[in-house]
Amino acid sequence: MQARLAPPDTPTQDAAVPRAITLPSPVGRVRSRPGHRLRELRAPLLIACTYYPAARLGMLFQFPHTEVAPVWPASGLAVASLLVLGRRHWPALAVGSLHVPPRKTDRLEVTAEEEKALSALARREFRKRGVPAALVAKTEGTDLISIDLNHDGQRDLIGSFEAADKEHEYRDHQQVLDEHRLFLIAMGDGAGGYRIDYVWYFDLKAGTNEGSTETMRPIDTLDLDEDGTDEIIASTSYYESNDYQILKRGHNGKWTIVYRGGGSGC
Ligand SMILES: [Ca+2]
Ligand SMILES: [Ca+2]
Repeated sequence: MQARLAPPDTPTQDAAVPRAITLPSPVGRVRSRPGHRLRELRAPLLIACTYYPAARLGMLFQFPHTEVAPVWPASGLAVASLLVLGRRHWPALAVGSLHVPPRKTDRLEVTAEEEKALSALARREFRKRGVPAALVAKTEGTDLISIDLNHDGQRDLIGSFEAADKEHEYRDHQQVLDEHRLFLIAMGDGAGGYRIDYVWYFDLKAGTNEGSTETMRPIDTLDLDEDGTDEIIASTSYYESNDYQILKRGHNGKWTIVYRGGGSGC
């Protein structure tokens, strides 16, 4: 029996079954429209190119020696552009802000000379308070900060110090509570030296001190009230609790704690 091939134009599909429809490829209809692309880029370019001069304009209004400006047009521009042109344009704001110079901080890494000078002041304070010479020799500084607190062109120093006998903390199974701590603020005296401006001292053996604070460490400084002198934010701890303090230098040169709180404990 010989097989017969159907003619090429003979349909092999049942006539009752709908035939598949071949759709034209959409790829072939895509046309490159440079004008349309430029219109899409117009809004983000406008935002990025206006944010930068707006931010620089705001920097002209900064108070001297501060990073505070009463007028910041860039903020209004950012909000308005997102509301009017759409939130999808936020990358344009990011690009525009990248070209604004970063805020300059006055805080610097403590140099070896500054650390040596502040440590010498700390040892002197320990000696004044009768700390044994053997412990004074073990003085260790932490969280040292170099900054011009009062913006007089002279670097000022802040730091915490401890003089403790860690090697013989326990003698005959008894804890030796001979531990002394300092928190110092030293102002540059204009002659290459420093004078102590504020002292907090803690004697663990005595167990009491002003405010019962057991440790005090500087965190950062900021001129919160914009009087030209930075306030100092310090972390403080007590028996099973901690909080934060803000120290302010008055016009008479005296430091006072103007805020205490924000901590936790038992
Ligand atoms: Ca200073
Ligand atoms: Ca201030």
